[in-house]
Amino acid sequence: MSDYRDLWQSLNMDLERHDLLCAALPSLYEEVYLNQPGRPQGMNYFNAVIAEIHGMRVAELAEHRKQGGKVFGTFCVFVPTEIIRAAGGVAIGLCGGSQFWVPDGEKVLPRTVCPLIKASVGAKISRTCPYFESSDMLVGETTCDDKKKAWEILNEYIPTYVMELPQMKREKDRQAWIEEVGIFKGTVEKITGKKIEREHLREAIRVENAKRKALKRLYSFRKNDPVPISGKDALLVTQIAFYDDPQRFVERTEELCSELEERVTSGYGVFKNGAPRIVIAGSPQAIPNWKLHHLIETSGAVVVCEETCTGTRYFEHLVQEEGETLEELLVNLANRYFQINCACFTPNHERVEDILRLVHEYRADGVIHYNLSFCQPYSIEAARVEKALKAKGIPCLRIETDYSEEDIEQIRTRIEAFLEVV
Ligand code: BJ8
Repeated sequence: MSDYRDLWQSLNMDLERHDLLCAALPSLYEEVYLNQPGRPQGMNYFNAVIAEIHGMRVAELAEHRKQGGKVFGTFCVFVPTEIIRAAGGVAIGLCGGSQFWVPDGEKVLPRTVCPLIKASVGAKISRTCPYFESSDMLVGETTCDDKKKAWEILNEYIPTYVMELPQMKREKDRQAWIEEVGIFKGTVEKITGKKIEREHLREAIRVENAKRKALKRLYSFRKNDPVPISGKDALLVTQIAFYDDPQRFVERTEELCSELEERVTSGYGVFKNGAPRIVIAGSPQAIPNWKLHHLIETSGAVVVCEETCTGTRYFEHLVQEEGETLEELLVNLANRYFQINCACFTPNHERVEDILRLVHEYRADGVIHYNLSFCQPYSIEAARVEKALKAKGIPCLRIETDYSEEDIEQIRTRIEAFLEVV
């Protein structure tokens, strides 16, 4: 990616440290991804996106900004990206998934904060992520306490707007969320200098819905036995959805889906028939956090679904596209997002129901509850999830881990023991 040095320089990045970060990715990607047998041809596009991870898309963002457009960095699937798009902006998912950034995050945050937050903050303060450096504004949200306080720190480096997300799902909370979405629209209009009209929002909803439909289609093929695509590849596609150009992403994902459809028809699979099928439930897995999937899929099992924000929580439920007025569309938008079942809500029975439903739909043999270290909401909710699964006779393994490699062998041993009982 040496052609992009001028671009990175213009973004005021720390090039020396950035070189170190870039040097580590190709060998990791080769080990985790390129070594998989029988990958679909359609994954070539996604390989190319990774090969250009800090290149092509960053150049597109630079061009967008040159034309006067704005870039908004987001961290949570509750941020209604349609509003950003409707105002001519670009939304980029910024959650950090690399251990590389954790020590920088720990310079300003306690060690006992989840790695996703530490890596995200570390990416910004180390000036080694071109997506952070291409953002005009960050959009945080009041989900878990650690994130709330992290926004205050990030705001010292870059304007960070915070959306207030209610923590319960009563009618008055839904009304408050609708109002919050309206306030966000006003902020985005102010930053972009563009007034959002009904038609803009309607078109943006259509584009984001197309992305959701493509991902839903991709996931539907994972319900087959044998599966035509590995869990790792499916995870990668979802991770890329957070920052790729949406229209191009949909085209390429639909192409991949057509190939998977043919594979299903001919009975071709990437894992042998009857391989143990696992649903992962819990914390999000941001690029390049492939640790758990890799351990599971090199232990003889296959991940068939993720009940995470880099999985079903990202694309389930479409926004109702019909609405006579802009206000009606904004309500449709708010209503769609308010259906996401994050552990930050109380009570949150719906998430447990989602997991049971997904186990059934994806014909899973067991669930691995995945919890990023120090993530209290998911860690506390894990007991409730395990109990509900146990009551239905579904095996569940709880794993709490960070981005480091220290516990890899220990987790592998636990997964292997788990696979003997599923
Ligand atoms: S909707 S899961 S993306 S908040 S892992 S930062 S919860 S301590 S990421 Fe999340 Fe939105 Fe919920 Fe999804 Fe806090 Fe836990 Fe860290 Fe987390």
